[in-house]
Amino acid sequence: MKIDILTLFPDFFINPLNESIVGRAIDKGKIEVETINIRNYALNKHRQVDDYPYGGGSGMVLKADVLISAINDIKKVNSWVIYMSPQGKVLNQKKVKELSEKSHLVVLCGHYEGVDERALTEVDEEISIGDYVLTGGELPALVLTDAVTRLIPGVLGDDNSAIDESFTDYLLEYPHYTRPAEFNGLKVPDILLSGHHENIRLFRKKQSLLRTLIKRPDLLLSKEFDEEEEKILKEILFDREYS
Ligand code: 4GX
Repeated sequence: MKIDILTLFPDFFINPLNESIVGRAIDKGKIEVETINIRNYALNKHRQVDDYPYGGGSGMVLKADVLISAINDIKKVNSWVIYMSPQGKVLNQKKVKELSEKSHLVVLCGHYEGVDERALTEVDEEISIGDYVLTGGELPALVLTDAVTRLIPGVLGDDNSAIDESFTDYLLEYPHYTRPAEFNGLKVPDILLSGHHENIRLFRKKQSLLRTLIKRPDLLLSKEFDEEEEKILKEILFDREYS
């Protein structure tokens, strides 16, 4: 997997891409990430990349001719071109999975008031990272890169099956505990100390389902349930009605 990030601020990416799991994934060659300065594609002698909006108004607009020559230079036959924008569909784990299966992503980061609408003729998909307004597409591009990187085989460990099933995608994590077994009178649930792996697995799954139901019921609308989850959910409903 290769990710090319088109930005006016390549320095923004230096530290984030060298740290932690993404940094290690790049070092191990699991993923290649390149940042490309949009200014390299400026066409006139002033190296101009933006201009005033037709019709007036505040802010500057990234020029379509510059962006299109940049995208066309970078793009190959199997590339998928993404524009980070609040007008896109909001990123979720299903989309992250889909993108992680592509061989080449080109991510365009807009700034100022955005890009000349005609640049979008070279864009395959607009993606938002959430319904709030940032100063540019750089943080969204990093969010996308991070989320995609952890799904690349070998990045998190040898076994990717545990993290990319559609069943686990829309469930919150079960609660985690480490030593000591009791702290300020707060105990670790007995079952986690029992060594009974099957019971522990079922306890965790029930906790995940309950937490999602209470904290983020909206996630369950996107979720597929396996047989075991349906059984646990029925138990939860049954307990509620009859106790
Ligand atoms: N999820 N931004 C894009 C430039 C812009 C301005 C107006 C289109 C119209 C964002 C987000 C986000 C800030 C990136 C504005 N583009 N991107 N930028 N939320 O807020 O992806």
